Amino acid sequence: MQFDYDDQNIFAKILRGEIPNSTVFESEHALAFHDIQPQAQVHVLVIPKGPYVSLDHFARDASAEEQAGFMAAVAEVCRITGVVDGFRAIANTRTHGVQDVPHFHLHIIGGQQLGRMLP
Ligand code: DGP
Repeated sequence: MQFDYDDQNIFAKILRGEIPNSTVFESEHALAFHDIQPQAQVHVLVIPKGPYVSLDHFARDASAEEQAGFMAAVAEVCRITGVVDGFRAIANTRTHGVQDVPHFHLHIIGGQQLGRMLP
């Protein structure tokens, strides 16, 4: 599978500081910020700083250090947002997964009771 990263996508612009964001957490390898169209009381996007299009791209090509840094950022977001009663993590991927922004991002959604996604 060929992954072609478009460095004009909106999250690349956020990472370069060209577009403002509401940062929740930042580290060497990841940035987490509030989603502009929140679907719940907590809706944070966690993105790696490297140029990865999707979850499968990140899982295949990111270094162990980048992957560990990303997961550490997820843990920090959970701690900071206080989602102690649980949350949902979603990585919409390409066309079938209805991914709009082609820079890998994990939605962390919670802060309230969510409905079931699958029967
Ligand atoms: P998706 O690619 O379908 O997983 O969703 C992309 C999400 O990114 C969507 O929930 C809205 C959010 N989003 C799009 N543009 C911006 C932006 O400029 N700033 C922020 N904070 N969120 C954005």
